[in-house]
Amino acid sequence: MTRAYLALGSNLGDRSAAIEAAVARLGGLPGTAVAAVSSMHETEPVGGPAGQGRYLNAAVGLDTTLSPRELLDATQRIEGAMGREPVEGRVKDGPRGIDIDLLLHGDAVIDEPGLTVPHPRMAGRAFVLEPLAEIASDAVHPAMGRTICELLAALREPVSGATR
Ligand code: PH2
Ligand code: MG
Ligand code: MG
Repeated sequence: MTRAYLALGSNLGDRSAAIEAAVARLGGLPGTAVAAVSSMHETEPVGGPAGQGRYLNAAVGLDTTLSPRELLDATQRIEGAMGREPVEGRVKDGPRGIDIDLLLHGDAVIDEPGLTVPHPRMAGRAFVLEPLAEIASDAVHPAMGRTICELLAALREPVSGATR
């Protein structure tokens, strides 16, 4: 049994209903139970086409017997079942009814085609770290050797060496 953490985001349609539905579907996966869910954070879109709406972002912790690859495949099936177009047809960082990203899977460090764990951009994204810190502040990023709390503090620090 492994504790995995995922990021959820929605900026189209009924955003909170989509996040709640995704949590319920994740908890219904075989060998999987929801261990923790953060609150929902309303955030400005980062990147992507101009003019898209604000996101609701949340984080969820799962206790699961699924492997990282099985969990990734399951998140993509859930996105599809909730109406999201397949990966190939997407506008990069475009608006979406639901996005489910695998952040951490125990202490796994994986870099394979289509599967990078920990998520390669999580440490630089407040919309990921702020919800995650509510439920996993002491979880350690296994590649960086720093807790979620430390990563969030580093992100909030003014850039070191900035002119003054
Ligand atoms: N997801 C992205 C790109 N930009 N911005 C916010 N605020 N929230 C997101 O979930 C998000 C984003 C790529 O998946
Ligand atoms: Mg994403
Ligand atoms: Mg995604």
